[in-house]
Amino acid sequence: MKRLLITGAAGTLGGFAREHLAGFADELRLSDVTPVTDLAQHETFVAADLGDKDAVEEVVRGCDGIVHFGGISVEKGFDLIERANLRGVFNLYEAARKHGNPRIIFASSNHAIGFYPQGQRIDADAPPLSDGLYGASKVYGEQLAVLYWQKFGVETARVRIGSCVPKPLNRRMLSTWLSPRDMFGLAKCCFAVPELGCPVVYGASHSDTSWWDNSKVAYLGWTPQDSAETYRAEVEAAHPPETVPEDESRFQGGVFTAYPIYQS
Ligand code: NAI
Ligand code: 15L
Repeated sequence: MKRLLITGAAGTLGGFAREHLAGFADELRLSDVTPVTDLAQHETFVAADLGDKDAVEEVVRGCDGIVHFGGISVEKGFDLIERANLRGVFNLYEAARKHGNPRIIFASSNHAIGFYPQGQRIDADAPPLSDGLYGASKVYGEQLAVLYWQKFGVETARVRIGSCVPKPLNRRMLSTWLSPRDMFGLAKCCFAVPELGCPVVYGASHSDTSWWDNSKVAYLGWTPQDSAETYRAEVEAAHPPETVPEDESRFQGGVFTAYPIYQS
């Protein structure tokens, strides 16, 4: 790949992407509203607010692939979510179809299905069950991806990311954890497969207590290399069951299911 765009490059997963995707494309084009200044030789930075249609078009022009991490990444008020996750995703897909249909990794979230009970196994065909405005915005993004695939042939991996952090931090994350290495192993498989289509993929490393079934995307050839089991004893000892709040242990989305609708 010549030029790969990473939106949200100043954020947590953007930082992991810069590390794990170095060398995957001749150029990593980084974009965010927050400047990234410590650029390596193979990196360029173009500032863009996802809510600004012209700026997004400029960023997407000339890219062969997109990892879309930009946007509001937690529960917030509607106006913020609307600009980045609704209008912003629309701007991204409009720019993609005008500029050669680059393949897209769309960072959806487990909060698109957050109201499924913990312990219930679901697969790609499970209807969305968002746990807040943030989760609902991810459902919208997933649907926009399908629309642009059907109408214009833009291919997207709709990755319902669990919890992408260096290691699981609580009992829930023993089921939702996605190692950064597995996140980008998955992204590479999605770019390499001859025909991607527009699948829903659950972004999680191995876990003996996984809630998510990726059997429908076996054709991607992705096998997680990391396992939450490595950390189970440590996490369970640090978080005895009686100390875990009920909100965290009831639904797949954990505490997000208990948040109010924020007004700003
Ligand atoms: P983050 O909040 O650290 O990074 C998001 C980046 O998007 C920030 O650098 C921010 O400046 C940028 N951004 C926000 N609004 C923008 C706008 N209007 N225009 C341009 N840029 C804007 O989030 P993180 O953790 O890196 O997540 C990346 C993506 O993955 C997000 O879309 C998030 O929803 C998704 N995700 C992340 C998970 C995780 O475990 N980290 C789990 C599930 C989904
Ligand atoms: C997400 O969607 C968030 O972006 C991230 O910050 C975590 O809260 C993650 O889900 C999670 O559910 O652990």
